[in-house]
Amino acid sequence: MSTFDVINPATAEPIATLSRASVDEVDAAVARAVSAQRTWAALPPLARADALRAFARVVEDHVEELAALEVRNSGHPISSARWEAGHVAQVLNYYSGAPERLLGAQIPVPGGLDVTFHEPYGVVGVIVPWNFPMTIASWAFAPALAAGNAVVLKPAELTPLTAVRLGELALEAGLPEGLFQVIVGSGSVVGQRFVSHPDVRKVVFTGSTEVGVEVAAGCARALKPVTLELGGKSANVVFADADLEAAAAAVPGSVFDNAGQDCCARSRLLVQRSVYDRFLELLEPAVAAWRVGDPWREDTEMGPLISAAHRDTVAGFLDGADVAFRGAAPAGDAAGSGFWFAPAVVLAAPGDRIAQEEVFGPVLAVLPFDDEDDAIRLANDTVYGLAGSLWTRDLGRAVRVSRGVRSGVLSVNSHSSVRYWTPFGGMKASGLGRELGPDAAEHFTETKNVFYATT
Ligand code: TXE
Repeated sequence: MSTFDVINPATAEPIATLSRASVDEVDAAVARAVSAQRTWAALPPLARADALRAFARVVEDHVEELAALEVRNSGHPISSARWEAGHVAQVLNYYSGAPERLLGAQIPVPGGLDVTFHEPYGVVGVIVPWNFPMTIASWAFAPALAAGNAVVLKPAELTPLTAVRLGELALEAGLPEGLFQVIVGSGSVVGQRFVSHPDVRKVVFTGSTEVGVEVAAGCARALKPVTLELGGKSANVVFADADLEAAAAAVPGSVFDNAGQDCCARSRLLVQRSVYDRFLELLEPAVAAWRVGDPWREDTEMGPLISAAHRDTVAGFLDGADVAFRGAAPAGDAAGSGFWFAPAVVLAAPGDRIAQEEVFGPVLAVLPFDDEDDAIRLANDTVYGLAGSLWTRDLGRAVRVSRGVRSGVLSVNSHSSVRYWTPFGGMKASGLGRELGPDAAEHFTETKNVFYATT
């Protein structure tokens, strides 16, 4: 049996040893899921709603424990980890309203009655990355379960601990055995088996665009639907008429949150040329004040990167780059042997690698623009289209630019991206399909149309 160590990225110390599931174990889990799903889907909607509410309550009761586990496994600051665990409970609560609201249609037809039903797919396979292990998992498993599916969930090998715990909490909450199973293992074995297994009828994948394309190709061969949440290179667009102080104060959080390991990170900052120098003057102290360090401290804003290998990848983006200034990171003894990386602000040109590729680390590329058209052109000048922000006091401009930028999730005079009750997802190479929001449970169903003859 193959095992692996889970590492605390703030100390580089192993904190757990887990086994990787084999294909046979995945197949056995899927068989259990098939049987559990039949019973689950046959329950009255209220019973499914109650079960999900109970799951939400148990997660709520374990927010501190889950948060502490995430601090140790992912190095997230405790305040962020608490938010993430609470968010899982909120997502479960929100979708516990769905079983009773999966409304079909009654369509006028001659000679009978025509009705649509939202039928669950059956078993849904969910493949999760390491950057937000709990929250991203919940965006799929909560609406999928609410719609009457069973779920098999594969966490990333770097960060399996909170997902494993959520699987246990589901059972504690009374969810039926086999309905929600967390299977630890490698992408090429467990993830691939979700794609190829004939009884896994839908796949939700969050991760790199490269692997996402492979997952989609595999799903196409098996004719199974797939939701993809992939990379990003989102722009923060600052116009000269904006509240520059507010915009500058918001920039560090928009790109350095979770050490930049966020698909929504505004990793490009586009600033109107007439205020470019002024804006960088405002930004420098904001970056210097961004608190990087011990994730257990309540006031820490950023922890370490997830692994030594990832830190090398991120550092590689600074080779030959024009670094304007950097923030702080623990050094010497204070650093322990964790995977720390000081935030960096880089001056870039549109074709530069740093302006095109997802770094997935605390590195910001700054570029000037001339006017509104130029801003939209530059914002759209990457293969990605996930998130973005614009800062302006001109309402007409806010409307024009937000409609012109090809991204799935935008915010004006703010950098928020995720509210569980609003849709989330990317355009272009950032993904396919949407998660969250009022329609997510329906995305885990197929529409069946039935005509009942009355004559
Ligand atoms: O992602 P992968 P990784 C980007 C980011 C990061 C890079 C690599 O730039 O540095 O991707 O991260 C599973 N079939 N993002 O290696 O490999 C894998 O086990 C099925 C951006 O973690 O895409 C894990 O559970 N599954 C992104 C999940 O897929 C497979 C978030 C993601 O792994 C598989 C994460 C396969 N063949 C990474 N191979 C974002 N923007 O949110 C791997 N997996």
